[in-house]
Amino acid sequence: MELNELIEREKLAVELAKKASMLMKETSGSLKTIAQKESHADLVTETDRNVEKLLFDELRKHYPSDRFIGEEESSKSELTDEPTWIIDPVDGTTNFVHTFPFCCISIGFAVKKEPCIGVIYNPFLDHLYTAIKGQGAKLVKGDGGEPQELRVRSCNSLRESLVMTEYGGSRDEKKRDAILKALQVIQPNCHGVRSMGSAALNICSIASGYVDIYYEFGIHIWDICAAIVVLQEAKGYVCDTQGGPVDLCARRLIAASSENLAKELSSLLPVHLELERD
Ligand code: LIP
Repeated sequence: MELNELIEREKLAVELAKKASMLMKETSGSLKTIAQKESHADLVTETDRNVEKLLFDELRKHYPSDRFIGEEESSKSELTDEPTWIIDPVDGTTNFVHTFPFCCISIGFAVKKEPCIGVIYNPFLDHLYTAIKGQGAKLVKGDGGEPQELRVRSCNSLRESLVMTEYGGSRDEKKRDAILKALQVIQPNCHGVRSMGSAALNICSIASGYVDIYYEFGIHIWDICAAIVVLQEAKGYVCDTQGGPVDLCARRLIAASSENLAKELSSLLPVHLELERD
């Protein structure tokens, strides 16, 4: 796909993210329906669904031949080589339900299964992350703020790193045991472990240079697609938890400021959960 076509799509995605974010701001703290999915801790609200509908409807008007994958769709489309929008309407839904301001709209776009546009907007902190493959990654803070070029910070070893991970919304015993086993190995070997509830914003925190590495078992393609572009354009690195190439549909990944750091963490992970693919 030509660069000008990507630039045009990214511009529309930014406009729509801002428009849809009004739905989040209007309903924050006064949600009418909070439904459960996989467990009592895996939540979805009417705002998730309304944001996704607004984004899909508007994007389809401009790009009717593009494909769409969204978290709240009842029947998920398969990822193919075709140009595909991959959207999490509210990443960090639990945070949104609790009015904890670490949640975002995440709009990714992939061609031939390669993420190439990322637009991530946290309306509560007014932070807009954007990236197009090969064109760099930017953060704009506040309306009319100056765009900041994003770059990861260097980190020599896991022992000197700040690590992000998540416990997720599943309450499946096997998954919980794997997560806690991994934590028992990682926690003693780093500066600290944080869990903020949004995969997309965790990965953007690495691109912003204040977190060094993130890993998770259980994420979905819509949680990570947009943020992978932001991180790669900020000179960061992503891979599978076993160290091979990242697989968007494998439900697991390591995102880091460098390949060395990612491989060091990968070599320490005691388990590699095989989850149902997206
Ligand atoms: C969330 C992810 C997070 C994961 C949560 C949840 P959602 O996405 O961003 O990494 O740990 O369980 O899946 O569901 O809020 O869009």
